[in-house]
Amino acid sequence: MNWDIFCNVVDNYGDIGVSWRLSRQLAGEYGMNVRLWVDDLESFIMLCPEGKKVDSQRLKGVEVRHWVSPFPEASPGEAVVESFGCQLPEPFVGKMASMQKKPVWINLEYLSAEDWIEECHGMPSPRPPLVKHFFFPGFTPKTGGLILERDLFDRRREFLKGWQAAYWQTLGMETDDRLKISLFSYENPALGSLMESWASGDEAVLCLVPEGRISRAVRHFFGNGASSKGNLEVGFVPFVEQEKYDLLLWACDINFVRGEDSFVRAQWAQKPFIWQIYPQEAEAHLKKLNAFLDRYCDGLAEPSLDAVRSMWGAWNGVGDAGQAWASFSDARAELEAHAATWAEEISGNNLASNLVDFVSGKR
Ligand code: TRH
Repeated sequence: MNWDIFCNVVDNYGDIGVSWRLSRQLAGEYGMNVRLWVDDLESFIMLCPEGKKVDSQRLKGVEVRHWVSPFPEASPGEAVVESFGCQLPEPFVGKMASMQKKPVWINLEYLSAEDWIEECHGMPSPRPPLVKHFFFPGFTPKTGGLILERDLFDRRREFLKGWQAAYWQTLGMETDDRLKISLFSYENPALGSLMESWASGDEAVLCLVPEGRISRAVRHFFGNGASSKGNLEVGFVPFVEQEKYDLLLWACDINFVRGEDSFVRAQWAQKPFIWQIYPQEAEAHLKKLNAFLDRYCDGLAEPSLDAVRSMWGAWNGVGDAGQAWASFSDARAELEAHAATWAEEISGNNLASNLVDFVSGKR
């Protein structure tokens, strides 16, 4: 089956992160012919450094096309996915409409843990003579599920068993018993207070920061080119190709993540984590954050539950992150056990396989 997946990069790496991961999975695991149209090759190349700024290229089993205007001559596949409501090119929609057997048109929406998405998942939106369908990723069986590669948990196990030490060496570090934290984040006013609490805490902390939006503020925290203070040392790590980012999450004890895709990867890493949600107008994101916490915290004992809520709240602008840290750190053992149970619980509903079934069912 031929798939066209469209990605308009709004900002950062989440739009292309999800589209690229899904494209690879549909091609690699389901044998689909996937053509990924992306309008910002620079962002794409950050995630796939072997990519080039060319109109058409084949990478990891996927045909990657530069989405330019005017839109090039191309016949639509049997499935057409617009990620995150991006506007498909008119000439392409025209071709879809003129086909005798119409493609299955899907709007792949943003991930949310809110209840309403269960009702909206799969809903049709008629665009005569075509029909577009809303497809909502989510955490419950009535949603479109989550992106999870077939072999991910096995690869993680192998990593932890066999070659974690080699990974640390690639970063120029030895394994030691410091608390390892990865910090992938937007600019965040809570950073200073959090780092101060790590610096003055009893436990030695190594914080690994993928180069990006928070790097400047981290450097500013130390000043004078320093990278350590008290019990805290920071290491900047390069922004790596998408498949390699998982290794950082697996290797660390606690992960700070953001947006949508890294948020899901942290859950597959099965470690305690803190999510910086993508901010929306009128604080709509806080509702989304709480909807997730309501599900995620179910089953946690009171102190750990409070610790997660305080830490996540503070990292998203409500409360003091430095103060919240101590309880979060104390809750680590329970949170680590919980992370494994949670990953198991949500792993049964697979987005790629649901998409394939959905498309097959509509044809
Ligand atoms: O980059 P994000 O913040 O992305 C977004 C977008 O801003 C989008 O517009 C918004 O709507 C959405 O969030 C909610 O966060 P995200 O989704 O985690 O994407 C980051 C991607 O970058 C993810 O696929 C992982 C990848 N990545 C690497 O490939 N290498 C790295 O070294 C790191 C740190 C991340």
